[in-house]
Amino acid sequence: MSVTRDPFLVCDRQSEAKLFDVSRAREEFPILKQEIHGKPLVYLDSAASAPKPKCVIDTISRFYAEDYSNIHRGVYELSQRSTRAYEDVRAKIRRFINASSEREIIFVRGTTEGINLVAQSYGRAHVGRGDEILITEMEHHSNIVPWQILCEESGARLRVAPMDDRGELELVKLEKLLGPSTRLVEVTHVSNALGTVNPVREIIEMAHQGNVPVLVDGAQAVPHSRIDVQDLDCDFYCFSGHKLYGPSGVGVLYGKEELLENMRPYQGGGDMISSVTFEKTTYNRLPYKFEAGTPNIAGVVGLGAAVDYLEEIGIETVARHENDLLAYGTERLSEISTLRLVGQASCKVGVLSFVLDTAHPHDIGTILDQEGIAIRTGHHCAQPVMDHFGLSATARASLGLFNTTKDIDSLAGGIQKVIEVFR
Ligand code: C6P
Repeated sequence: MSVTRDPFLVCDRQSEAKLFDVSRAREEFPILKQEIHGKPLVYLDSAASAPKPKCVIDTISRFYAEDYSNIHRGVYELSQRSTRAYEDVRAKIRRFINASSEREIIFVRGTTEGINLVAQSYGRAHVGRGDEILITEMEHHSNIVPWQILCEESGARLRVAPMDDRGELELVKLEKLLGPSTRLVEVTHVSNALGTVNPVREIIEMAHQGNVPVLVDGAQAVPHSRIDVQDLDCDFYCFSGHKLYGPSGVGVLYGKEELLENMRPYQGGGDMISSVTFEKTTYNRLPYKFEAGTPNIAGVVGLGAAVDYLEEIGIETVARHENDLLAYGTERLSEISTLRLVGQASCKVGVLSFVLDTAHPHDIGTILDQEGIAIRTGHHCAQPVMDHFGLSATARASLGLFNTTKDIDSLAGGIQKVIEVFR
């Protein structure tokens, strides 16, 4: 199958971008207004976790101060208010990713928990000895290890679709790995280590030809692009609140209703039941069947504020701003002769992963920190990606909506300092 469409929805929607005032946007992020080691903070690690705008911080604080109580349990006013606030966010998330029903939106701790939920619930029921699970070489450990555990438990085999040296998936090889034994496909929408945007719609089409469901890890896609789960036709889609300018410890698992309906609960506890006796328990309806115990109530409310914030700016506007910055950053870093960019896919989001001839990534990170520049160094929880490039680590600068060309200039200047130190 050939890729005929731009793999990232946002690239089709650039015309919907509005004017964007980045200096005004920066004002919203209190954490950016500080000096680190006597230098203004340059935050280039949003792929790890994004800073929080004031509206998110204020919403959480106000919620705790005025409305907080447990949800779905009390008839009193505070519990009703908290329940409403929590469920309003479910409705908001449904609209945000265009799911067809709120029953398809499960609140989880984050992408990792969403994937584990599917592996343990759907996977255990549908994957057995001799079956195959297909992932890609580009996955984060969160989309590898849960499937390895399932394979160990079930006797299934993990197959891995390769990528090329630009960091793009080899679709022809991926298609050949799909076969009569394939029970599930898992693919990251965007690689956290390389920034590659994968053609997930085409991969889903391929898998669906054999009636194989597909889980998309959207952790790095949702902050940068308009996601439409119905348009993608994915069976499961997961993302984390903390990369989306929301709180940590909260995320979303989307699943098609007919799949979720037939899945066993992932965890047992309060709220996920409709009745319990020692003889028999019946489970609650969707989505509550998958939300055992008191959830991260304030986290969900904060996530709602983050979605409002992003929608107000316009995700298309964010995407255009970050694409422009990525182009600028790629150009600036390419001017440094001893620097090698790792991951040069034709469709990327704001990740600049790189190595230097003379300095280890950890030394790069340490020296940049002295300049007030925060980047991530290491294997980025994607060791197979590092193995592909024969590396143990890279330095990774990743972009958020508040970054500027000045941040990129600071990064380039900081790298020059690293080069001088290790000359
Ligand atoms: N990547 C990074 O620095 P959690 O931790 O559950 O919120 O997200 C896990 C995860 C899953 N998939 C992808 C593609 C990811 O990038 C991440 C998190 C961070 O790249 C922290 S390791």
